[in-house]
Amino acid sequence: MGLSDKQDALVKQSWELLKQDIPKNSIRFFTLILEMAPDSKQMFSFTKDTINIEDNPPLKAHAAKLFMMTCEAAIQLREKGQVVVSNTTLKHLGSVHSDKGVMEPQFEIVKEAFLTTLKEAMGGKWSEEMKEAWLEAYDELAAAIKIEMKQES
Ligand code: HEM
Ligand code: ISQ
Repeated sequence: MGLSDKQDALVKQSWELLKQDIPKNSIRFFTLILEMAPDSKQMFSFTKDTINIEDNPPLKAHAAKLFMMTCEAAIQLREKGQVVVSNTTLKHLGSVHSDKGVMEPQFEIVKEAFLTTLKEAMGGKWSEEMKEAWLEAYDELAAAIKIEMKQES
């Protein structure tokens, strides 16, 4: 499948904007996940005992990693037509997520939260095509993690 020239440009352009304010976007992302799935608060080591998530360096670092991975997935989709995450990384992500008890439907919640975060960060630059490109990148990445999670359990 891969992404079109235009989608590729849109992803890169939106990533430039997103990374300019990782702390803010990370907190927004996480807040949305908690709004949609309050129970997930217990799953994340960095929020279990915190009431205020505004100043939470581990959360910001984790979210930045997730943003970056999804962006890389988009670039790979464009260049290779598939997402290639190194074997060790995928195994690691598979075991982290299955150990924490992450369930398949939660991937949909994280997807919604991710897209909403992007949409808000882009403001007037947000478009349907941009959404499609990120959606595809996220879905491919999530599919790879889910396969690894199944092999874990
Ligand atoms: C941890 C990425 C989906 C819950 C992580 C880590 C990464 C990551 C990079 C850090 C791993 C490490 O500690 O080395 C992703 C990506 C996802 C995804 C790319 C989708 C494509 C989800 C979903 C949930 C979830 C759907 C469920 C709500 C968690 C939890 C941790 C984690 C609980 C452990 C955090 C901690 O307490 O240290 N994820 N994740 N993730 N993720 Fe995800
Ligand atoms: C890890 N996995 C899924 C979602 C996340 C949100 C914020 C920080 C880390 C995450």
